[in-house]
Amino acid sequence: MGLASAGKTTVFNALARAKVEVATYAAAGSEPHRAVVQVPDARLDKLAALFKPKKVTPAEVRYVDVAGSLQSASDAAQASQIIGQLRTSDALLLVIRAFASDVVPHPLGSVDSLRDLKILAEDLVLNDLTVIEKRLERLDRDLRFVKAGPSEAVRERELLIQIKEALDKGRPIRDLGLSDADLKSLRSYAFLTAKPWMVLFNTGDSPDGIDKVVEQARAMLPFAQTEVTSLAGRLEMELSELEPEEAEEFKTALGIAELGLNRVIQLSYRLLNLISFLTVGPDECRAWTIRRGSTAVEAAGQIHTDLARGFIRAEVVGWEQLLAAGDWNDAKRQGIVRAEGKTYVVQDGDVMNILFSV
Ligand SMILES: Nc1nc2c(ncn2[C@@H]2O[C@H](COP(=O)(O)OP(=O)(O)O)[C@@H](O)[C@H]2O)c(=O)[nH]1
Ligand SMILES: [Mg+2]
Repeated sequence: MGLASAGKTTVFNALARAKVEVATYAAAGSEPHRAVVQVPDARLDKLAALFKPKKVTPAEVRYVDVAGSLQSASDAAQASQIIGQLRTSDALLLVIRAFASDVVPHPLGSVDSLRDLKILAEDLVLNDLTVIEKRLERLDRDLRFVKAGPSEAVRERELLIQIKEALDKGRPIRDLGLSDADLKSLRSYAFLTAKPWMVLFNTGDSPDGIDKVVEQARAMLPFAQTEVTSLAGRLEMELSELEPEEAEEFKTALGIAELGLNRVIQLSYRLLNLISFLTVGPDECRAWTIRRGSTAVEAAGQIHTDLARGFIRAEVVGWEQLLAAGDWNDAKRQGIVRAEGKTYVVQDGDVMNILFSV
């Protein structure tokens, strides 16, 4: 999401390596573009080089390029359509213009990245506040006539008041450290400030002075589950459209070690509180996505429900240890493959083999 002409579609294209038409006149309110993006993973690459499987399957993140922006929506219907699209996401990626250009007009007449960030952030806070105020009115009405109201309604009212006070000061819901039970009771609202945010400054090809802006933005939003970074969107989009060898040549010529978009994809993954465990074998080496803190049986269920249902135990070894051992059977002989039960908390980069009965 972001203001018009901030470079949302450009960044989306870079991330998706897809070629959606970059338009100055976004067809606001039209269907959003979606892309499934593979998460670059050096661990998986190294294991694949060792096991030479038929297939390598990285973890994935989905990105949506929401057409149009809240700030330039022509009417309430269009704004609510955009809000609807934002609410269904797990995290928000705020694309902020940080490139100068005489040919691309800025909707506010000048390029001022921190001003734009403030506008976006305030609109999102305002949106949650509006939802809360409506709900509180309703709860107050319902509770007025009951002496001892139903306890859930009372608790919900207290929680919403607490959140409202924080939002009034500009503090987002994701920063309040709410309990799982409270978060669960709020889930149906899909509050926009409860989601993790990534602020992405879209810079020109030579991003002079962006570090300072990033630093100021971090100071503006010193909140949990909030990441601030930058990307030379157009340059990265152009690089992503080249053939791999050609892209390498350009990167060398430009002195770019690692694509910025790889960093952004990995950051998205981390922001969502996701980790990967890996499976290896001659058929497939694969990275599987789980929430941080998931147990071995939950991880097994990610592969197949049968594996969770008939779970016996998991054989687990760290990816680096496996790489050093050179082979699964050697790793077992060396005694570095552990047997773990259902409740084992899976670690990022664990290589697992699930034993199960059907
Ligand atoms: N000069 C310059 N133009 C850019 C850059 N990034 C995007 N643009 C241009 O800005 C315009 C709007 O970009 P677009 O991605 O469609 O913005 P959106 O409305 O946020 O989706 C397009 O003409 C892009 O080519 C950049 O880094 N430098
Ligand atoms: Mg666009």
